[in-house]
Amino acid sequence: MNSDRAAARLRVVLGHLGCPPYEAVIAHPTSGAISSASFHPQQFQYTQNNNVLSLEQRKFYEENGFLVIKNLVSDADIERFRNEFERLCRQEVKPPGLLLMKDVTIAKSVYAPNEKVITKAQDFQEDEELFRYCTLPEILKYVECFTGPNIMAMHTMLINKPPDPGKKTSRHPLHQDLHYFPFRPSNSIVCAWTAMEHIDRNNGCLVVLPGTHKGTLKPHDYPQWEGGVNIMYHGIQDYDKNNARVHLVMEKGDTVFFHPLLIHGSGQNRTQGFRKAISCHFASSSCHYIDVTGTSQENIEKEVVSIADRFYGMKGGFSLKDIWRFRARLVRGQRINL
Ligand SMILES: O=C(O)CCC(=O)C(=O)O
Repeated sequence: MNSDRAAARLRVVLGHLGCPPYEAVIAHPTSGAISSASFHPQQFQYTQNNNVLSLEQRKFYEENGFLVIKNLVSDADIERFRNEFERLCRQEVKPPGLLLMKDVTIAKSVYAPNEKVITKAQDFQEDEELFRYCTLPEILKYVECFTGPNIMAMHTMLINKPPDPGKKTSRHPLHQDLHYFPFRPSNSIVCAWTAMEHIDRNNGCLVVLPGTHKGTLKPHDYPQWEGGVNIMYHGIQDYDKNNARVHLVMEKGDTVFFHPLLIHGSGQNRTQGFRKAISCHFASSSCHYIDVTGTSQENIEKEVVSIADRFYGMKGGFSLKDIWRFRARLVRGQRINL
């Protein structure tokens, strides 16, 4: 995209977002449930007809690949997630499958486990308290707009972005989440990401490249960063540098839903606090697994399989889709394929 088109797109996005960015889109999160007679459903390919989103919200997601809903998750729930995360970090509970990750700069050091050394708790599907996030009716109500009625929770994370140790390792490179997923179609997958506190550019908010969900999956690899890169933080080497960027400033409880092809990442955390967000990738249970052999996703398959070997002693002989089958949980409707 040339820079004029990028600027025009940015104007449209910011026009929707208002000032400060994003607020107008989300000002009436549940308003304007529209009757199906008032628009032509066939013009939409990224959202479903279910009368939850307003016409404006639908058009915004179709065009940009993300949608922020203000104040969706309650303070009380966020407090519970925060407490449970701290218990997990102190290893007071050890749910099967949970992966606790450290920043690359301290990954090899030995520290007493606590919430100041863990940068991410991943795969918490067996932790009843954190997994409540993936079953909250207010979250699933919106998820259904993208996946339809049969919903699987596929990938769970609580991200605890640490104060940057001075090496910019707290950044998350620009990427498309579909790179990690051996299931399709991409339009039936959506991420819900909820801010657990005020998040802006100081503590490393999400940055999205609007409209990139309309493109294809690009090759990903580790970026050549001087200070090192966190494990599995693959990035896109080749993307349109002129594409508009939007930094999502969010308040506690605000939730962004985004498409798995949307190019996004997050900046470094320049504060002394730990920036927390909780997220889940959901997919329609009618999605199907694909074999990623011979595709650009082969590199992540090899890496994930070797991690599973090391952490869970799975002893090879399984593929990326076996690991996903093991993680996937039905949260609404019927389990079909996944
Ligand atoms: O929360 C963040 O900083 C970025 C998370 C993200 O993009 C991811 O884990 O795919």
